[in-house]
Amino acid sequence: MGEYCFVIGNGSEIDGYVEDITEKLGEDHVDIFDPNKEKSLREFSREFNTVVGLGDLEDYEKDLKDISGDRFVITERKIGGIPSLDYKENIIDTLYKNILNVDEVYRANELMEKIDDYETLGVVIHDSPDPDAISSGLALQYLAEQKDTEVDIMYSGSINHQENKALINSFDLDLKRVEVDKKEEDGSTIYDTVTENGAISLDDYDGIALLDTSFTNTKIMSAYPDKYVDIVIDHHEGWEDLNESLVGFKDIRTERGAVASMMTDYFRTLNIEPGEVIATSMAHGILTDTLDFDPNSREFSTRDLENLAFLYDYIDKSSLEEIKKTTISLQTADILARAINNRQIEGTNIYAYLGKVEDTDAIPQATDYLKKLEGISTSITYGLVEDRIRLSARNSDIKINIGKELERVFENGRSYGDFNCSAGGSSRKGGATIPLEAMGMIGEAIKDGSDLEQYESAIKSTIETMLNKIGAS
Ligand SMILES: [Mn+2]
Repeated sequence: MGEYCFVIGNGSEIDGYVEDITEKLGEDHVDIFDPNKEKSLREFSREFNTVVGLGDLEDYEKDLKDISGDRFVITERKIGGIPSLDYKENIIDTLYKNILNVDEVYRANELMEKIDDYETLGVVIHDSPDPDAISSGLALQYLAEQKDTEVDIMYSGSINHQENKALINSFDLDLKRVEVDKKEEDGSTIYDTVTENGAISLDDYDGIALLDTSFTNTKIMSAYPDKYVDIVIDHHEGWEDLNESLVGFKDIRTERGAVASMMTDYFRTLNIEPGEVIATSMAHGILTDTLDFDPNSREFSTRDLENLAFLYDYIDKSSLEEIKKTTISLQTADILARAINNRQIEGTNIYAYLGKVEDTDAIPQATDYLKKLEGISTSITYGLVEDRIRLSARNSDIKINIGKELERVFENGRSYGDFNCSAGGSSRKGGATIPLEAMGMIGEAIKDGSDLEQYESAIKSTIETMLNKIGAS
């Protein structure tokens, strides 16, 4: 978290909302400029990395201009795409997102500056590494290459799982397996760290990084009890009692599903394209650590889903399929990516059009995935299956019976002509099938043999009009 200074001008539409944002950012990180107390905004803002200006800032124009040379300045004016100034929640969210983006840029730059300091970097991942650990190592290695820093990836234990072996073999990855030998000599314990090619010492590297592991999850670090670690990127618990003086750069986010996803953040923020191998293995890492985004798995966030969708553009689908012969099919992953990319959020509702879908099982799966996003209580996705729209809904808003709502909106909404539309379900789950014939002009055109693709946006807006009626009786 960065440090934020708020300056409130006259007539801010968001004046008074500062408390809400402050709460989200953490009170310790936020200060509000008081023109009656402080000399100038310029002086006051020195110790903050981000200045957030709200309302009419005419009086501060000159100061803000000076500040913006070396720090981030966010003002209401700079925030595009606020859906409507009537919605306090939207404004706060938009501001908050902008502020978080700033944090991300700082963090990414800090990491790259750090890497730039070293000619060699030893990267330690957890014992018996899994796809998340391995791919995160690869990702850091790739980022380090941009700074001509040489990286060795090291692990202890063994790589057993078929999937992990396949990952290493199919990409010809070079990881160093390190064994820790412990012996007693003259009353003290001596550790040796060795590879199959002989002794190796972390002390020989200019910098050390720990990825996807805390100190206790790697045997290697037990040989270096008080070693300073230059970079830590992890999502495990166990950092609470960290001795801060032993760690340099630190990015620990326990709410994230996979370190591979945190690494994807860096690629996105720094605008570095991941190569095919990196992207494929990171996608694999994200899917494995979240058990394909199973709600019963560890915690994960919206950003993890978005990152998978981002990686999907770069991956080699056939090799991912080969490595990952588990439950999620590639078609499902593709549909999931579409759901994430096409999502539209209206308050606590989320909708996504999935385009043409062959595997109809993928539609409810996509609905389930979207339903998991933060702040969402009703999720609806729909796709084009042959000559009809198949729609699936999930709901946890107790004010709405989604089955009944779908029935009301679609079955009784025959304003598009005479058609056989079926819809229904329970309060939590629902579905609908809408023949394209039901859609008036679109139906006519399609019956005439026109290409479906060109009607997609019309289909989408028709369905959206219907969806907007949900909950509004
Ligand atoms: Mn992990």
